[in-house]
Amino acid sequence: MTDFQKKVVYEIYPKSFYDTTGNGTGDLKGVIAKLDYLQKLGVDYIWLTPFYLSPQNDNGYDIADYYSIDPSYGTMEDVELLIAEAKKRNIYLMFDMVFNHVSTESIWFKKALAGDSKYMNYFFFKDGKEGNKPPTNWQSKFGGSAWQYVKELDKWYLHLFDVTQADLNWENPDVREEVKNVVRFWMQKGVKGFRFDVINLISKSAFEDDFSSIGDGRQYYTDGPRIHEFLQELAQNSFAKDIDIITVGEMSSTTMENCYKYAGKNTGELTMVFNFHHLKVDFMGNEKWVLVPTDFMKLKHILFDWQINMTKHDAWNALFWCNHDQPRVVSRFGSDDKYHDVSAKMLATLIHLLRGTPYIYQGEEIGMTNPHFKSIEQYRDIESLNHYKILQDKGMTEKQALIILDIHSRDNARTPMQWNNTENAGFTTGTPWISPATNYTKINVENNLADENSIFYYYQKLIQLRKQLDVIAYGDIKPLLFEDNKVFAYERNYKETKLIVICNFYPINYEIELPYDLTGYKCLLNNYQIDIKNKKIALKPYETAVFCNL
Ligand code: TEU
Repeated sequence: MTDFQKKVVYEIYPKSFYDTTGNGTGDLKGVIAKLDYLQKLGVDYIWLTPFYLSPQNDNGYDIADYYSIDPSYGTMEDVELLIAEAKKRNIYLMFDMVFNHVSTESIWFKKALAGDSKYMNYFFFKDGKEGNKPPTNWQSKFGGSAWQYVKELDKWYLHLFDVTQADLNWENPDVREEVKNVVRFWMQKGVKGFRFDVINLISKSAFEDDFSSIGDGRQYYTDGPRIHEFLQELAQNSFAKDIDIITVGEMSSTTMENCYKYAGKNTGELTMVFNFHHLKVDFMGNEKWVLVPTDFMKLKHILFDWQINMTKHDAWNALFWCNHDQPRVVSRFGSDDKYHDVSAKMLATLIHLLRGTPYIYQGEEIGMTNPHFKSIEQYRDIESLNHYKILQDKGMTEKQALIILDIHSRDNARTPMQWNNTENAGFTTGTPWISPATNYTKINVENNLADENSIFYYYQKLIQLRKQLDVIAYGDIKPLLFEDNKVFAYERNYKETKLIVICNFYPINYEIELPYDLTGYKCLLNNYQIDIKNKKIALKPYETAVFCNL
């Protein structure tokens, strides 16, 4: 098994990464063109979000054919060149496998619509009459009912996401064979990593006509009854056959107990998991389209709770703040303005030195922020556009709905990568499919590479440290819960090495008492002076202190 504890993964949303054709959307040749930049950063894997044939209703997570490349991104030859060119730079590809659902444009669904019983059983079609209630009162995660009526068949089909994303029936062994073949196909192309999209939703408990479900019905399909059986069957018949392949599962609303199995050392399922509990501290329960202040104390306890329990059960976490669905972390938990750089570095330190494998989302390494769009016309995300309407149906004004989108929309992460200060941030010579953040003139790759104290070089150092210090990759984790909740601190221990990480999460000066006499400890990373005197340190707003007894 590859040494995944020492690795760092970089997520690319190709649509917004770099456009080499001038059509306004990013493409695979754009990723190839930027491989030297990624090699300079020092990442080991590139997680590429879906670029397969798709009508793009959900920007590629609505896959029409797992085996062909959407022309807007390029060709199979581009994919093969990308894999080969990345490998020359010791970078490996992690492809995104969306197996909970497939596009209604797929041949499988078209055959089902034509009444082909074999393919109807690839999906969840339930009897029902138009105008009657759908089979259950489950809700789509993108708003509205999770059922769509098909008049020609006089049946409803299940879609936990967009109406054009029909849920696959994993109870059907033919479906399980199909997905194994997809993974094996990409393994033969040299792909060395797989991210499984909402993989913990694939096992739906037997559901009859049921309107008893409270809430959106997630309890009937999240971490479902056969999930571990299905995952083990997939693993043993595909990626587990290549010990160099790493896998990560996106676990929507999962439980810690299930994650011990999903990512346990010897459970035969996945290498690691994404869980999102720490990214719901500005939600109301599971409801994200609300305005609530971030509960940092809750964030601290959730993160540490996961770290301690996953360590205890020898299970492995992916470490992340950002991805293509999440707002930019420097806007969400740091500072967009006065303390932009120092808060971005603090957040990076906090997550990268925990126990797990860090993921960097494109632009996070240069401190890209939310774009703060001013009008609904600037938004593109199907989930955001749906909720813009739903919020107003609930009585909100347009302005109030826009305020909530500004904070929670997935488009916050999907604005063009900011390469330089030329028009459209150097992302495209055409009209970008989505507007860039207006601060690209200041926050961009070119400026970061020209400044030795930039956020980019700070991430580069964090990645180098992970390679150099075994305590980061293999150490245990012990929270240092200073009595006050303004500090996020922990220590890592491995053999004789102790690493102490202290993050001031607030925009205020802060002095804290240290648990140890740090005489002789080396202060790592900081390019600002930390004032240590008799076991006390003074941290300026959002400052970070990292010590090691090397
Ligand atoms: O996301 C799963 C998912 O539920 C998130 O989109 C998020 O939880 C959602 O915004 C509700 O708050 C995965 C992909 O990452 C996402 O881009 C896809 O849209 C989704 O699955 C469907 O494939």
